[in-house]
Amino acid sequence: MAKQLIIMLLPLLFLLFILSEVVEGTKKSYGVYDNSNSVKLFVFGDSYADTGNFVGSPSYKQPYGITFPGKPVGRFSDGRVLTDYIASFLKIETPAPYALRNSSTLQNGINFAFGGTGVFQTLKVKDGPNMTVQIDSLEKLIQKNVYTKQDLQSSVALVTAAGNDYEAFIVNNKSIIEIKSFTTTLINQLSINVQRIHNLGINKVAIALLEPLGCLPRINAVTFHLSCVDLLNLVSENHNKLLLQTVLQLNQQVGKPVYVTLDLYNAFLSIIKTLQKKRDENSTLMNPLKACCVGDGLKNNCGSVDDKGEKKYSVCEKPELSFFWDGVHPSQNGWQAVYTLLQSSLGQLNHG
Ligand SMILES: *[C@@H]1O[C@H](CO)[C@@H](O)[C@H](O)[C@H]1NC(C)=O
Ligand SMILES: *[C@@H]1O[C@H](CO)[C@@H](O)[C@H](O)[C@H]1NC(C)=O
Ligand SMILES: *[C@@H]1O[C@H](CO)[C@@H](O)[C@H](O)[C@H]1NC(C)=O
Ligand SMILES: CC(=O)N[C@H]1CO[C@H](CO)[C@@H](O)[C@@H]1O
Repeated sequence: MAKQLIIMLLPLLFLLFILSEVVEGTKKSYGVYDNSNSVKLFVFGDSYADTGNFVGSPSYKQPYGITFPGKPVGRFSDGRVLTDYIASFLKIETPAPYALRNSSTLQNGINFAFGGTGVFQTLKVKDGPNMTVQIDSLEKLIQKNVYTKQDLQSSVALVTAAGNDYEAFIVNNKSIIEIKSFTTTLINQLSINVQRIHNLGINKVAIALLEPLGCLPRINAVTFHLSCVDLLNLVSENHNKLLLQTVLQLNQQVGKPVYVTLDLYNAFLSIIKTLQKKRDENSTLMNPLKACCVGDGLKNNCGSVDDKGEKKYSVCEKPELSFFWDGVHPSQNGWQAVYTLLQSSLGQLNHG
């Protein structure tokens, strides 16, 4: 197994080596196009924002990507994810994933987000880059003059993280009692991270509030997908309350609205409620608390196959009517609906 992994990783490492060489030499080629005034998007976080950094993960396997672009390309959804919608709001193309970057794909910014990672090291991907390492990567590109001060000033950063940190905490500590003090530690580190992003020169930093953890299909399975688990939603609420206070203080400190929050919590809840209501009137509609893609193994993983390559999952008839794609991630339909509700917050990202 380990041997196989190394064989799989070797070409990848070689590719990364080549790509990093390419980036070293980009200052010149970067000057070729003249759009240094156009906005760029830099993305940090986890699978809610990853558009292809986690090569070899389920997001690169069937049936991920069936709605858009029609094949698996590294998004943890059937189609577009939060990053795609924020980019479209900024009227730019989705920035390239850091792992796949080359000199011709730098003009829209870069996506450093990596599925399974967190603010701290998480369990899922022990060696996936946490948010600190993701910010280090941008810092290195700036040191190499890939991005100029002017580029960064007109740029926007998107930050999504913490869900995996809570999962790691709960699995590791097997206790929900100490979670309040963990939230404080987590927000402190997140605060350091977003200030670092601003100090690198980015003047607009959009920070996603934590989604209602208790509504994720993997969690609400304990209610047979009938309701969200309130206890875990309280964890999200407490996290968001502290994060909102922190953001308020940070904006006061810098004296301008650099930090903007995106309220995934209320967006998720509101959409789920609306869909539940519609379903009361039309029972053929999908339960928004259920995943569209469901695995039948013990781990219940969307995209899993058996030893013979036979698929061990099923996909709902109409992904375009679902809210959740798998046990954790919204479908494209879900993200689109969330995006609609985030419009007023996103307006604050326009550089005034
Ligand atoms: C750069 O990456 C893009 C998108 O992945 C690809 O379409 C293009 O061919 C690449 N260009 C070079 C020079 O490798
Ligand atoms: C992030 O990962 C690096 C490298 O594994 C590690 O040294 C660092 O302590 C981690 N940072 C946090 C905040 O967990
Ligand atoms: C109920 O929803 C289905 C979609 O699943 C739709 O095709 C059908 O027209 C709806 N029925 C009514 C009465 O609205
Ligand atoms: C993995 C994880 O989050 N472990 C935490 C368990 O609780 C202690 C005490 O609060 C933390 O220091 C650990 O980080």
